[in-house]
Amino acid sequence: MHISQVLWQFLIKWLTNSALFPREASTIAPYADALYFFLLTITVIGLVLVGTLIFGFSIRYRKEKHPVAEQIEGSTLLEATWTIIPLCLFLITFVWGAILYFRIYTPPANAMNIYVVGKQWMWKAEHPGGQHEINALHVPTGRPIQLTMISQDVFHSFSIPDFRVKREVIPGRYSTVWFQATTPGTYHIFCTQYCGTNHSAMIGEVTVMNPEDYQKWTQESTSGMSLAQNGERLFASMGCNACHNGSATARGPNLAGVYGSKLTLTNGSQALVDDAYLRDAILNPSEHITSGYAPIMPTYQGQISEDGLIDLVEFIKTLQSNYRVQETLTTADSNQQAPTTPGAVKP
Ligand code: HEC
Ligand SMILES: [Cu+2]
Repeated sequence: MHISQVLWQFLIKWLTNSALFPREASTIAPYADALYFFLLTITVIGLVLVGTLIFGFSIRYRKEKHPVAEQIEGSTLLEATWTIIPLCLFLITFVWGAILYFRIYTPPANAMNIYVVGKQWMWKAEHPGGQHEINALHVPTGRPIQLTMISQDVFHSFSIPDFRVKREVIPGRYSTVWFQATTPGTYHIFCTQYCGTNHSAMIGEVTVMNPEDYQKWTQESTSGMSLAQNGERLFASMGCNACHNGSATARGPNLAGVYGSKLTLTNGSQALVDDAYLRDAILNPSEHITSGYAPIMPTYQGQISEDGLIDLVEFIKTLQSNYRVQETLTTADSNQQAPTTPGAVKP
């Protein structure tokens, strides 16, 4: 191990043991901390420099020694120095911060997706295999986990300090965050945006497990139905299949393969169909009419909970052979059902 790494480990251990700093329990944590300590270091250097100069000058140029002020009319060298050095420091921080930002907010394509719904005042997690948890989240070590989050009421913010993860959870919009946990154990979840009376009680615990333990956990806590299977039921009970039955004479388009595709709308624009688009297509169908179809789909605003929408979205995703969908399904360890074949929506 490199000497700087040894020093780093020593520093972090000392800080966490003395409860001055959260633990580093995700792959991104050391990167976030490196930037943080860089900022801290230049701040301390600046503080010491300015403090020393103020102190030194006020002694050296005090009134008794220099009763009459001596005017200095500018120094190009001095001014260039105190412009260029801070400029470089700011640019370094900017580029470093931007790189880190993109890393933190761009989930890898092979990430395992878990849904999180925030509401006053609890966190609900929904695994693709149908496992539901409240104020708890079980994840395995060693693989990237993506959280697709939405709020059922007001603004919340999902934060796991030990993973250096935090993101707003917004009503009406999916936001994502990802991490890869490194160390089995339990870690705090916080809501970090004031959201009403019991905001401070909107907390929970992430349990990080070895992949084998996680596998066991998913089998033990299965509800018997995956999210997609719940969605299939909803699709039938809400009458979606009256129009979307995959047949050529159906009034609504065949939804097989629609996820991940580009739709042409009646106004001529193109839309990429992702989770957010599907959710919006169900709640506000009139906002974007698919070209070639009549605007007959009713709005389902106020009739489906966020959990129900997640189920429907997951179901529509399975109606095809896109790799992301495969990924979502294979992570559902308890879900033995094969992906539904395209067009297999029963009328
Ligand atoms: C009365 C018939 C009807 C019902 C019921 C209906 N839809 Fe639709 N749906 C349509 C039509 C027609 C379109 C295409 C025009 C448009 O975009 O509104 C559409 C579009 C969509 C789209 C956009 C994707 C695409 O290929 O255009 C989705 C997603 C969708 N429906 C899902 C659902 C779900 C889920 C339900 C049940 C909660 C449902 N629909 C109920 C008729 C219907
Ligand atoms: Cu909250």
